Amino acid sequence: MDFTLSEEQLMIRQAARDFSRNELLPGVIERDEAQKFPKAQIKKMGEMGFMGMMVDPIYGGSGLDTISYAIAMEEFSKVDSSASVVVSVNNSLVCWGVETFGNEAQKEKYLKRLATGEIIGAFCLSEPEAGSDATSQRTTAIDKGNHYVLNGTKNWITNGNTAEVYLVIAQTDKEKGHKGINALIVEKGMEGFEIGPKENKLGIRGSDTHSLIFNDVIVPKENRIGEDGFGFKFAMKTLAGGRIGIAAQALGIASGAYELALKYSKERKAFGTEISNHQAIAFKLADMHTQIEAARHLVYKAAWDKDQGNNYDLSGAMAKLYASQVAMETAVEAVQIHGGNGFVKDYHVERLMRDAKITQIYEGTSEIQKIVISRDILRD
Ligand code: COS
Repeated sequence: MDFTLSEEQLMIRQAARDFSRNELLPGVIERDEAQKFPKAQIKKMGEMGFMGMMVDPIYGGSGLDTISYAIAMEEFSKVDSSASVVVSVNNSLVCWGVETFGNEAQKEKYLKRLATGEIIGAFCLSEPEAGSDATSQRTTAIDKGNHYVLNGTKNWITNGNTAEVYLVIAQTDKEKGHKGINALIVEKGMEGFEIGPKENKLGIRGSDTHSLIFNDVIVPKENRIGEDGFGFKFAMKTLAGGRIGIAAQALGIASGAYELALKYSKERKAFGTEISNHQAIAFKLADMHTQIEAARHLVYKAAWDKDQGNNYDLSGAMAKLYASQVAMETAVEAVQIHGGNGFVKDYHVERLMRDAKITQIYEGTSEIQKIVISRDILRD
C-alpha cells in the first residue's frame, strides 16, 4: 500500500491551489452576495484543462486520473464551491457520461467542446416530484420514428442557463418503468426549450441553478445516448462517479474551513493568550483534522476504485455520505471558533457553512447514499 501522491498529482494540486488563491479568492464574497456566475474563472479553468480533466486527449481532455480530479476539486472548493460545482458537473456527469456511453459522432460534436471548456454542460434528472425517486420521471420523450418529442419540467439544474448542452433523462415508455427511460442530448436554443427563473439559494450562490421547461421539443434520435431504454442506468452510473466529485467538494469545504479556523485560533487572543492555547479550541481542531483526514481517505479510495476499474458505487456513496457530514460539522465549528467574526461575511467561514449544506443534498441526498450503502452490504 502506498499513500504517496505522484509527481503529476502534486503538480495538479499546486496548480489548482495557485488558481484558487489568485483567481477564485478575489471577488468570491461579492459573487456569492450578487449570485454572480464565475464566468471568467470558468473560462480560464477550461484553458488550463480543468473542465475535461479525465477526458482522453484525443477529445481535447487532459487525460488525468480520478485522484487528480478529486485533488483539484478539493483545492477549488476550499475557496469557491460555486465554481467547483461547475467543474464537477461538467467533468464527472457530462463529459464522463458522453465519453463513456456516447457514440463517436456525439463525442466529435459535443465532447470536444465540453472537455476544453469552450461550452459547459448540464445534467437534468431531478423533477418537481422525482429527485431521490429517480425512476418516477414525468418528463416524456415520445418516440416518433426519427426523433423524440420532449415534454416536461426539470428542477434545480446546475448550469441551467449557462450550459449549451443538456443531458436530459425522460420517460419514453411508461409501461416499461425504468427500462423505458432514455437520456437525450438537448441543445440550448432548440425550439420549445425554455429556461425557467434562477433559484435564489442558501449556498453556492454563484452557481447558476434553474428549472427547465420542455414544450414539444424535437430531439433527433441520433442525440439519444446508448440503446433505447438505457437512460436510467446511464443516470445511475454517471451519478456514481459524480458523487466522487461532490465528496471531493465537501472535503474541500471542510479543509478550507479548518485551515481558516486554525489560522484564526493562532491569532485571536482571549483570556490573555491565543485561543488555540485553550483546550476547548484545540480539541475542536483535533477533531476537525482527524475527521477531514478520514474523509480524504474515503474520497481517494473511491477515486482509486474508479481508476482501477473496480466497482465504485459503494465507496463513492460512503465518501459522499461521510465527507458531506464532515463538511457541515467542520464548517459549523469553524464559525464557532471565529466567534462574532464567524458570523461576518469577510471571514469566509459563514459562506463555507452555507455551501456545505448542499453537499448533503445534491447528486443523491445522505439518505439516498444510505440506501445505496445498506443495499450493498445487505446483498446476499
Ligand atoms: N449502476 C448501474 N445500474 C444501477 C445502479 C448503478 N449504480 N443503481 C441502480 N441501477 C439499476 C438497477 O440494477 C436496476 O436495474 P435492473 O432492474 O435491470 O436490475 C435499476 O437501476 C433500478 O434500480 P432500483 O430498483 O434499485 O431502483 P430504485 O427505484 O429502488 O432506486 C436509487 C434506486 C434510490 C438508488 C436511485 O433512485 C437513486 O440513486 N436515486 C437518487 C438519484 C439522485 O442522485 N438524485 C439527485 C439528482 S441529480 S443532482
